Amino acid sequence: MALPRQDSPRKAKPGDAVAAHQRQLEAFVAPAETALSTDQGVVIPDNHNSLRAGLRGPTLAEDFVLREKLAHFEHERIPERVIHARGAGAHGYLEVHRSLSAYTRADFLQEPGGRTPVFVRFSNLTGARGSADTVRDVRGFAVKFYTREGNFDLVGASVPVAFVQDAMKFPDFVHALKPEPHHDMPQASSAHDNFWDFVSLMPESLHALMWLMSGRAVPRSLRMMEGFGVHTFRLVNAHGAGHFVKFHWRPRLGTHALAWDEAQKIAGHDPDFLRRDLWEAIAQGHAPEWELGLQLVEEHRVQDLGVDLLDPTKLLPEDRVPVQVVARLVLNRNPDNHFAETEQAAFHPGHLVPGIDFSHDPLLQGRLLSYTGAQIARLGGPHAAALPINRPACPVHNFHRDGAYRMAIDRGSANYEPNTLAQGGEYRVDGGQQGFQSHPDPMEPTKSRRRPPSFDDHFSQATLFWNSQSPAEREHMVSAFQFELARVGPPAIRQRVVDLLAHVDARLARKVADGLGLGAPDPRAAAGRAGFRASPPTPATTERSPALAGVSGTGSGIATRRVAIVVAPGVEIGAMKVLQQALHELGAATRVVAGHLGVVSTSSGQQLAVDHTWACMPSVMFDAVMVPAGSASAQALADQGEAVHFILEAYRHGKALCLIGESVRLLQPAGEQAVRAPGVVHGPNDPAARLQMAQDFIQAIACHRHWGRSGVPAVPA
Ligand code: HDE
Repeated sequence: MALPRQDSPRKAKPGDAVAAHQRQLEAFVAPAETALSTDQGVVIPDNHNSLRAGLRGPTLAEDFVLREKLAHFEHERIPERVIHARGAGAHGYLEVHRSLSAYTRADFLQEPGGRTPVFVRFSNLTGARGSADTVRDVRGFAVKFYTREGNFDLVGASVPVAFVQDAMKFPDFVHALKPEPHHDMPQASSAHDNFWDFVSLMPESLHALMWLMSGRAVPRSLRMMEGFGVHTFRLVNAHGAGHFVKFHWRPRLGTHALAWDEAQKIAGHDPDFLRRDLWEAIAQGHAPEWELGLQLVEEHRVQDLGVDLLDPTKLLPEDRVPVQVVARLVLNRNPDNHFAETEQAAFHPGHLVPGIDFSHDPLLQGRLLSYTGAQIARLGGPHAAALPINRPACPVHNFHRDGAYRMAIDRGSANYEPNTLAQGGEYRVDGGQQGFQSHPDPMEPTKSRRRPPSFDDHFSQATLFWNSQSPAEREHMVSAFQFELARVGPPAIRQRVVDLLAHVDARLARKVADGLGLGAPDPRAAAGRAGFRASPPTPATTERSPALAGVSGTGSGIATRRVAIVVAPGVEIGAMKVLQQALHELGAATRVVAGHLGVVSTSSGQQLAVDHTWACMPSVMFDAVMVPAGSASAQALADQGEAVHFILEAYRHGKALCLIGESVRLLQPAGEQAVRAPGVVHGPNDPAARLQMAQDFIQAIACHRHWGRSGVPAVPA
């Protein structure tokens, strides 16, 4: 295939950039020819039969058509990423709200309204490429900006802090997290001996661990997940003045979590749940959006923050430095080909553009050393940047040459610089003011293999996070610790973890210990152990921070929410139709669920088409449940264990329920109080009540989940 020249101008109009980038990719889209051919373009008349001796004889070695086909087939797999192997990608753009010229000279952040094409890859940190989406995990949030000054990659995560402070510990952390080496189990789960053994000896992991045990690690949707740059970066303006910066992505739909029980069930019913949700939303025109927020810190203020910005296990509390929203990210196009785009996308924290620089964070510094090698190993050579998805949108020119799969055809006799022989002349690059300028940071004069004492406070921010959670979220976290530790064999490891938790919060530690039948947590026992490097917490940093209570947040509309309408023969659909329409008007999707596919007869003799059976599309696949009126259908549903389970399970998972007329009886097994529980809407099958019921149901769905329902543990589902 002819390779398009990289001749898009460095200075295109900002509005054109997204379309130009799409055209650049389209130049690589394989043509849908009618005639099948070999790689050499020779037409193949028969793609069903290999060439053999006679009708029943062996295949002939001369069958170059078969040989080529099998050779491709054998080589279809490339090594999966060591971490973040399972990914889903999407194209879109960043639109800047206001000029950031005061902070950075980065061209793509200068013009209000300017749009820069992006490709985003979300990923699961722990599992293999084929693992389930909804496991408890940190997600990657990697954004490639195709700017006019080159590619900028913001390779972030769904939590704002890392598990280790120094790159030296990262391979150990990943080894401990991944399946155990002797039997390669468990897949995509931190609930095993090695992980907890490691973190019980690494107090610096505790803050990230709190995030991992929270709802942040079981997002309802990738579209409802925050993103963070994690490390401190630096913005540098045209005058060379620098600001430290923390990057934030805030989803327009709010930050929402699944119930843990639900997440596990979804992993079985639809292992692709999150990638499917993203794909379908984009395909249906509901382009997900995030706000880009920045926390900016003048260089001279660094000492006053009470937090060391170079420590990746700490966040910068928003009450100290507020987040300024400066742009929006819109993902509005699905990839054409998962492998060519999402799998071959190669990110690197060192892909920077003029005006953005890194900090001395020792974890980030290690990352700068790691990603190039990872891409070479994964993509088979040094030319990953020439793959369509990785190509910058601006010209590339250098004297890198040769190696496997060199695609550019470099003209001329000169392959070195300086020279006088190349077309146009290539003289020494003189270090002028063009292009990327490293920020002239002061350096410490002596080498050392030690961490600064300011890295030692491992617990204050873990406590801050705990203090910031709602009571329901705290219960989820206690259960998460118990679930994970119950899967750990050696009691000594469990005890070490609760001893460490006692440094975060005594009640948390006690609750976790009680559920596991462990002895009283002893903070002094933790402090005496190898690997313990904690200094006393700073009191001012442990109070509540509302920004950290993300997953309990409410109200972000009901667009793209999925509502099940559970029916049986004899259903009355008058009220149902009114509510259905109200939901559709606000962008929610409804699906009729019954015991079998086909149609169900309504009370008025109409035929209602069924979309799913409850066996194949259980309640965990929906955000809310409506059960229309009708005494015959309510009776039929009550006689069906799976239908009752559907409704009780949705109740247990805190979902909005709307029970019309007689169908309210289906909630009886959940107890007397259930019909009055938050998020449960019910009323008579009376035309006068329909609009109010619709409004209440919509409001209940918009709250996402009603975690605080009482008596839930007694509900048999
Ligand atoms: Fe990565 N990381 N990482 N990382 N990381 C990779 O790159 C590494 C770290 C993150 O969608 C690898 O192509 C080291 C923190 C994301 O393609 C590898 C260290 C954060 C992705 C690698 C870190 C991340 C990666 C695996 C510590 C959160 C997926 C294969 C010094 C901010 C990007 C590859 C995508 C991928 C190394 C720490 C985020 C092996 C050595 C902290 C989102 O190079």
